[in-house]
Amino acid sequence: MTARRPRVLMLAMDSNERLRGEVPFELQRWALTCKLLGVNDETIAKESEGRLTLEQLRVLDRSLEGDPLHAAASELVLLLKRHEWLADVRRQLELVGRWGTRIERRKTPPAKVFFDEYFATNRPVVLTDFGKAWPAKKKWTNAYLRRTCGDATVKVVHNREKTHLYDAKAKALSRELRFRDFIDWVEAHPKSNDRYLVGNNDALSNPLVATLLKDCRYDTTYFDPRRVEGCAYLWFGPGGTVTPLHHDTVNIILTQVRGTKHFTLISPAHTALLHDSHAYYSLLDLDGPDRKNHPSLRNANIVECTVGPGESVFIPAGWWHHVRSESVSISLTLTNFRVPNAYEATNPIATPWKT
Ligand SMILES: O=C(O)CCC(=O)C(=O)O
Repeated sequence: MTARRPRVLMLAMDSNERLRGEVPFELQRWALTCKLLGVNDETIAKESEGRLTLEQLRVLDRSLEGDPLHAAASELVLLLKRHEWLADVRRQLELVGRWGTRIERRKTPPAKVFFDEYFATNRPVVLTDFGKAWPAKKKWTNAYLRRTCGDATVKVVHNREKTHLYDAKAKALSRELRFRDFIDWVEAHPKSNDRYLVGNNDALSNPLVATLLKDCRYDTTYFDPRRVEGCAYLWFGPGGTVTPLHHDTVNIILTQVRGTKHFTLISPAHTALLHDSHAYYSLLDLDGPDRKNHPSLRNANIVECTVGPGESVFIPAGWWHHVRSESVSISLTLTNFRVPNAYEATNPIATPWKT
């Protein structure tokens, strides 16, 4: 249940069937959602921790008889359950394949193989040599970054340790500073989740920072070099930064330039994660007890990988991912694939991405 200020709503009922006392709007909404999803009254009463009695739930039931809104909601729940069934079939089929419980690691295949076998099938993969020949791997020392773009003004997310929604609220928490000052801060704080220059900070929109792209020799049979602007994202921060569990609405290749990052990926077939979410974010904490105990994760097919300098991970659209840097880390993500990569138009919560 959310902690929003409860509005109080009395249901229209016969006077002899009035709920005893007023049941707050939020509590009614929660109980009705549970009922629509098939949870029985005993469980609802128990989960409500004494705030709803079985008798009140029965009164609620009677008030719904003949209610057109309830009939419409029931139809939508049926539709939702059909989609969940399809997702569950997909989840079971994913386990049948060769890479069911692992992320394949392989050398970069020709683009046609990549698009046929991974992009088109929505399957993650680690490409162990995608960035092997990038000059950036050797060149992007702190000294080089200070020299080439230290004077650029960049935005960096601050105070991430103060709220668990630090990534969802990245814009509001971002502050402008000179790139060289951020590099100094990272040197002084090699382990921290408090500040992170994230992809959405759009550092590459600064022409000085964008000069770094010449050090990234990405494969132009995968990516269209004419559409790099707005489709390339830089990530720079200390060891210990965490990007919490979320999904994107585009396909992404993240190439590790410095340091290592650990990825935990969960198939989009686990729509149950959406039941506990904030926009693109699942509120499940994969670093905490949720990993073991949360019902949404009980049957989840969770796959993991660690990538180091020169390696890339393909994160297919819709896949949930949680990312932790294991040391001071720089990564570049690209979304300007040679094939269409735009799915946000039909996503109910999407904000536009450039692809
Ligand atoms: O590297 C990170 O911290 C997060 C990358 C990510 O989640 C993304 O590109 O969607």
